[in-house]
Amino acid sequence: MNITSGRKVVLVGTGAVGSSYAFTLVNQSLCDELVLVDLNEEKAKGDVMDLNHGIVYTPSPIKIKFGTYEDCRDAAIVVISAGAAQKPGETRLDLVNKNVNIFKSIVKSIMDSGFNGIFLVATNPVDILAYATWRFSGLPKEKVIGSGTILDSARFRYLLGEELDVAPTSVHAYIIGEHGDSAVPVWSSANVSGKFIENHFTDRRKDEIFVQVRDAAYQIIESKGATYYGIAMGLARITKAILQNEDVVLPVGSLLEGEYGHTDVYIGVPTIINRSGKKDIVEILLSDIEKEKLAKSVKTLKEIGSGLF
Ligand code: 6V0
Repeated sequence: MNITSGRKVVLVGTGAVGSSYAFTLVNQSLCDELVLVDLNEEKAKGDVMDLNHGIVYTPSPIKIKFGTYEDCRDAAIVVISAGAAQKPGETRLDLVNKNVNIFKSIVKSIMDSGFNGIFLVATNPVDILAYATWRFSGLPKEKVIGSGTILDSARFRYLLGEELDVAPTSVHAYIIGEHGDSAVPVWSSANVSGKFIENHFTDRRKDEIFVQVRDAAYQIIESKGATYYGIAMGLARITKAILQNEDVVLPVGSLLEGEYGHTDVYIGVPTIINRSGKKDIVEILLSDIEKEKLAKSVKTLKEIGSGLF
């Protein structure tokens, strides 16, 4: 496996998600060089100026510049958060045709630069677009990562932490499946320092918590038009895992090739992330109900993807 060197990140799409991600990267000094690309050049240039006025306060030096797809040639990671966003009342899946077409041309331009690093995809519907990126790029599956259920799992852990009055970092729990309405909460293995917590909740309370996780995006979009800070921090976490070769397990969008009994679908599952991208998928034990729900989630995504590729 070719391991990318350097700590250069190119961000394609500096809208609400992209610029929040850029701000997070810069604040945490996670890369040495950050290049912003957007169809709206003025917006990207404005972000570059604004971010550069903060670098005097970053933990370590970082070069930030406006760029083009040519800049992807020697990038370690290209993050894509470009495309149309969810409008109030619109599901992530409604966006599919619009964004698959946008991705066809973006991924081609990136590959034409000679890029051989790792793709990190955030645009929705993210599972379909991670699959599209893998197919359009021709890169090995290890080098194409979707943000998957990184945000859903963070929302789940946050809510469980609030319920149990314990730090969310001490809550070990995953949402797997589609980043969207068919996401699956894995209650059977959710735990705090090894102590299972499923029996702490009634079935009704479990449903209520899951609905809060599932509908969080709709609620935030209703209140302020878009969701971006949570996903930006999740993307930064994945970026750190790659650039610092962490071998850490994160719930990201991975291509299933027999894992969990499914094939040919990108979907959120716990995955070991390091400098080469995805090292391995971790198959956690699921209850029969969870397996059924995951199968439904896979079916949903396959139905949406059918005819697109
Ligand atoms: P936004 O604020 O509209 O930004 C999109 C940006 O993409 C704009 O700056 C556009 O100019 C740019 N753009 C559009 N077409 C192109 C193109 N062809 N080439 C280059 N740039 C282009 O949207 P926002 O930032 O709010 O959302 C971006 C995407 O992230 C959407 O698809 C959201 O649905 C998705 N999200 C994904 C999440 C996840 O968990 N994966 C979470 C929240 C949002």
